[in-house]
Amino acid sequence: MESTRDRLINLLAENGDNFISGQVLSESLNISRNAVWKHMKELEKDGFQMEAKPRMGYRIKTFPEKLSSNTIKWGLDSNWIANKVIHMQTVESTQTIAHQAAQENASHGTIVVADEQTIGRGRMDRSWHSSKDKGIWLSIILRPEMPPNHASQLTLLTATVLADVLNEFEILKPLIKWPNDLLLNKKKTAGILTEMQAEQDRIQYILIGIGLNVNHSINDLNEDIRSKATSLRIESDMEWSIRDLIQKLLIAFETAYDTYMEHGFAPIKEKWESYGFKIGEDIAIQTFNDNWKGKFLGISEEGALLTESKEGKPVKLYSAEIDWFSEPL
Ligand code: BTX
Repeated sequence: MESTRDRLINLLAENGDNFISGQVLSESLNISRNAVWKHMKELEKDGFQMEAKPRMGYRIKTFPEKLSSNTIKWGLDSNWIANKVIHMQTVESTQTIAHQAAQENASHGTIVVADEQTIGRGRMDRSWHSSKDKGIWLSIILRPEMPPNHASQLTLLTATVLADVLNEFEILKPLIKWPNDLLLNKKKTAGILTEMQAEQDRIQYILIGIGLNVNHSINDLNEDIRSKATSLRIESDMEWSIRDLIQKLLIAFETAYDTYMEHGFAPIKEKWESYGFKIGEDIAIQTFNDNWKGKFLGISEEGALLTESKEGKPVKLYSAEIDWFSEPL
């Protein structure tokens, strides 16, 4: 159910630069004119600048840069993604909040966004630095009808979505390091963490966690990652609107997900390979109990790593870390 506040914002948004009278708003929302006025005050607290004129009504002059569920939804032309937005200023991890929400039946497409994470998580118990207001720290709740062993394809899909969004900006040249690190100038600018709750052959929900470094200067990056991490600002010398990027990302994700559901992994594989870092070159491969050198041949129809065995024969690896020699990450 949409809240009165959301419906109010939608009405104002539909009207764009035109004023809409308090009377019309109160009738459409079925609340008193005094209640309309109170909602306007609340919107101002969220950072919206409202213009109110006697006998004409209200309009939104500028909408805020500050993140809130309203500003994320404002002007977001999506079908199912972010129909519900949970925004919090500080969380331990958006994944934790998303797990709770999913267990309380949050619908497919619900997103959790935070300004800051105090215990941001990477893969395999690694940590993800998520400093306040500097980046996108976001989790998407999905309830796909597909076998649990296809979940990793959604991670690869998300990497292509991030690459596509960044690639729209001439100044950025994103590449993907297998399976899902987003690189700019060979430095990590985004990471993806996929977590799943499933029964044997049925997915209850999947959480796609996305961390993207946006407005960090070098000094905002923790010392332990400074030599191997970067941000959009460092790469472009400009400040970015986190809100606009979130919206672009959500729309691109929705489109890619719908395409995947309709056409399967093939188009994603092709796109992934177009951004794949070091395809056709030698890489260092590390599996659970071995490491060797082989050529990176691409990814398989299911999203596995295609490379060469120690003996030089083609092999498919479902879980491995890769690296390269001259500039290890
Ligand atoms: P990963 O395991 O590929 O990367 C973690 C590694 O990356 C760390 O060990 C560290 O070396 C490096 N690293 C840590 N923080 C950063 C950073 N800000 N920029 C670049 N490199 C870094 C990647 O895991 C998955 C990251 C997902 C993060 C999102 S944020 C929203 C959601 N909530 C949450 O707790 N995690 C996800």
